Amino acid sequence: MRMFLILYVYWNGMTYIELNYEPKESDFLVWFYAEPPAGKDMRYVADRIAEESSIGTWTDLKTLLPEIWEKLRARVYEIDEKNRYVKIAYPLHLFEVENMPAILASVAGNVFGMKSVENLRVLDFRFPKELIERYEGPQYGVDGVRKMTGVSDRPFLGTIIKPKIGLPAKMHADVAYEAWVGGLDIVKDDENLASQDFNRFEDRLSLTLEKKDLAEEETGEKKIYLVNITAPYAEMIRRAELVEDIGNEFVMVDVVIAGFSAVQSYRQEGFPMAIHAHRAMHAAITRNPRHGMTMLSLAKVYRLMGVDNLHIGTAVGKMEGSAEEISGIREEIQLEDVPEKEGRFEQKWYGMKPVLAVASGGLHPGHVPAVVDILGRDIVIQAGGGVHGHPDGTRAGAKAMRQALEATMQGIGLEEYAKEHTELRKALEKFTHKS
Ligand code: RUB
Ligand code: CA
Repeated sequence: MRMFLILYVYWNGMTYIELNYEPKESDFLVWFYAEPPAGKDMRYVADRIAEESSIGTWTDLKTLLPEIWEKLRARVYEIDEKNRYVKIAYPLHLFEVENMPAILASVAGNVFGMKSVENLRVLDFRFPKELIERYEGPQYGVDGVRKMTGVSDRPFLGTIIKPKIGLPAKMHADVAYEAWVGGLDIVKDDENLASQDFNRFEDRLSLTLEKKDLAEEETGEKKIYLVNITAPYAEMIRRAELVEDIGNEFVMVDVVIAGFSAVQSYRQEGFPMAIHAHRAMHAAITRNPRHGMTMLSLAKVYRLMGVDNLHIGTAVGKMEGSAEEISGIREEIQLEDVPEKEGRFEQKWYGMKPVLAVASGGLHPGHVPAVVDILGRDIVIQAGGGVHGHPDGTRAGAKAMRQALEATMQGIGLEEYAKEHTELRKALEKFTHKS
């Protein structure tokens, strides 16, 4: 009977649509938003996506044997005409499970460029247990970074050295020192600071770490330096080795720009340093609400591959993204069992560690209460301009950030707290009252 059915489908026009199919626990699921081209309907577009992203192409094939069709085809198991949603189940056997670049080449590859789809967006992936178990996940995650720093009960505070590019290595280190001594936990290179002539990687690393030691001695607090190792892969590894040799606890990688292969490989190298993931360029993929991939779906890939910190947006600063969207991403990278919502699958993480969420982009002390309210405590609040743009400079800017966090943790309004705290008052005068 089964063979008869297979042959029937095989010889009578193949469709990947099986609306009575119940996805298996082991299936890899993708929730797409899809727009059909003029004159075509949702069934047409759903079929084309399932076809191209699994085993098919634009025409039927004499080489597509019945057993391939039976074992490996994708199945469209839900079509929502009104919302233009298409849900597709892929048998895990279709993929080389531990090869994330190749999985993305199937489910998030050619499909975006087909003429048979007007617009297409990956809203979410649902990873099965058998896949999650094959990935490293974060080495440290939220608890590991808390243990490393001794910061147990509050959000972390950080800054990006500004100007983003331009300071010589020695000045970079001096500015880092001011930020740490002023009260910040974390100092970060900017995403495009690499090893320019005026600021060589080796010089910056050693000079900044000397200042880190000094700041730790003076404050009695553990400090963190996120040094950017993003480069062509061999050079990235050489820089990681320097970081390991000198004993720094963290590296920073521009994960979208470095690429999925580089990030997955880097994590597998087994370096002891935690990974801070900057997401520069993500918006080329994530920003158009009708095309590309959501930040949520990318964030899940990065949790799997094993970053410890990930930029997810702020909801209140200079970068786009609503509070609802960004707190949804925060849940996705931190919860063990993420509940289903519109555009989001239920996802169990099977013990994979949670990632520290980084809120960064246009933030200043005046934003701290709102960011904590939206994202909770397992976050890094980073401000570049909001620290180094303080009227009295970096150290005062760092103090103002720490004061804003103290006030927030104590449930005191910032204006109230500012009456007794000059640095916060001046920051609010500059950044809040004028905007
Ligand atoms: C922020 C900054 C980061 C952005 C990136 O500087 O340099 O690169 O956070 O955005 P500033 P996102 O605090 O001066 O705005 O975190 O959204 O990826
Ligand atoms: Ca930046």
